[in-house]
Amino acid sequence: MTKIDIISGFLGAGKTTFIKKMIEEVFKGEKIVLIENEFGEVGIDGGFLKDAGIEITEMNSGCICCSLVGDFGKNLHEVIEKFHPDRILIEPSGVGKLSDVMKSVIDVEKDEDVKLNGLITVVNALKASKQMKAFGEFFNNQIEYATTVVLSRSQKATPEQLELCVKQIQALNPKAAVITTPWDEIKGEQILKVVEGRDSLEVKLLAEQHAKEEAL
Ligand SMILES: Nc1nc2c(ncn2[C@@H]2O[C@H](COP(=O)(O)OP(=O)(O)OP(=O)(O)O)[C@@H](O)[C@H]2O)c(=O)[nH]1
Ligand SMILES: [Mg+2]
Repeated sequence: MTKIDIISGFLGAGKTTFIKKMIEEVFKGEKIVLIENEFGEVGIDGGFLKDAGIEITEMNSGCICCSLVGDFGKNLHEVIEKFHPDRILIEPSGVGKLSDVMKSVIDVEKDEDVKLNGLITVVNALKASKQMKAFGEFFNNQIEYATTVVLSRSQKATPEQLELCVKQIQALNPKAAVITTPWDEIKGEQILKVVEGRDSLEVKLLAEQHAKEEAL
C-alpha cells in the first residue's frame, strides 16, 4: 500500500525545506515519490510538459521527484502504476486549495491501493496574520483542511507572535495539531508521530465535510 501525504502551505512557507527534512530524517529507507504540482497552471514550457504529463526532474537517495501538470488525478494513477512507491509526498502549488488536492487523492483511493495519510500545512509564523488577510481564499482553506499545521521560522518569532499565530490557526481549525517547535529542535520522527496520530478517522471526516460542501 502506498501512503500519500500532502504538504501544503502558502508560497515560500517552507514546504520544500520541510519535505527535505522529512526525507532525510524519516523516509530514508522508503521508496518515495515527491510530486510538485502546479495544478493546471500552464507556464512557459507548459505545452511540452502537458504533452509529457509527468516530468521527472530529479532522482536522488531513492527519491523520485516529478512535476505533474494537467489532469492531476490521471497523472497520480500513472505515478502509482509506474513506480509503486511506499510513499507519495505531494507539494501542491502555494496558491492552491488543499481541499482540491485532497479530493483528487480521495478519488484515486477508490481504485488504487493507496491511503491518504497526512494533511500537513506549513505556515510562516512571521507572516501568517498578513497572509491570512491578503490571501484568505487559499490560505484559510489550507488551514481548514489540515490535520497538522507546522509553523516555520518560529525560532525568529516572538512569544506574542507565536501565540497570536496559534490562536488564529485554531480559530479556523480547532482540531488541527499545531507544531510550534523550531525545526532544528525537533526530529522528523517526532513530527511524523504527531501527523500519524491524527488518525485516518479525522481525514475521513474532513473528506465527508468536503463532499457535503460540494453538494450544496
Ligand atoms: N531557518 C529557516 N528557514 C526556513 C524555514 N522555513 C523556510 N525557510 C527558508 O525559506 C525559504 C523558502 O523555503 P521553501 O522550502 O523553498 O518554501 P516553499 O514553500 O517550498 O516555497 P514555494 O514552493 O516556492 O512555494 C528557503 O530559503 C528556506 O531555507 C524555517 O523554519 N527555518
Ligand atoms: Mg517548494
